[in-house]
Amino acid sequence: MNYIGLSKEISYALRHAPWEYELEMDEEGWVPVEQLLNALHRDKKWVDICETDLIRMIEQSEKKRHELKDGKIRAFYGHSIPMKILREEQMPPDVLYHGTARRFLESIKEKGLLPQGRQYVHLSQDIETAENVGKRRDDKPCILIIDAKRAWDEGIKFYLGNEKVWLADTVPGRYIEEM
Ligand code: HQG
Repeated sequence: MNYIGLSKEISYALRHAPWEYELEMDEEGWVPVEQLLNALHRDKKWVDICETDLIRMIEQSEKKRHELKDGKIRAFYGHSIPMKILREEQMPPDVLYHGTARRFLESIKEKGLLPQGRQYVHLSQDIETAENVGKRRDDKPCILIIDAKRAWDEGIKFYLGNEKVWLADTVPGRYIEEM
């Protein structure tokens, strides 16, 4: 089974285009597993997919992207749909990281970190994760250090994605330093 391909398609459906799959998503991003399976079954590539495959896909993934609970599934982060996924604010660790391309630095210094195409800015719990995020866009990514404690103390909201990915609405430049 091509679990990587399946994970990509499910991420696309849950993060960016639930309507293409006729999914009824609740305000926290949950979708009934049965609805998702029915939609996938229309594609001959996924005609044999069952819930066990979703469990295996999640287990075998190198990143925690999807969560299954009580017959529902959702993406932990990454959404771009117009309906903003409801999240609970949470106190972040004192320091967070953000891996990005060198070519974005100037604009980030000027405007801070913005969510761009997604609903939230994505921050990393550790440097290694940030490096991997940055490498998607630059072979020598730069790592930004976010003073999350001071930002939180001064009213910036943070939300938990998975245990390695934190989210924020925006991060002003005064909390960002280059590593
Ligand atoms: C940049 C993947 C210019 C930002 C990853 C980033 C992550 C600015 C890009 C997750 C800017 C947005 C998210 C500003 C931010 N000026 N550029 N003011 N503010 N940017 O993909 O954080 O594998 O939306 O630095 O691993 O790269 O899909 O966000 O480079 O966890 O599960 O704008 O997606 O996870 O890019 O990645 P993205 P991201 P998956």
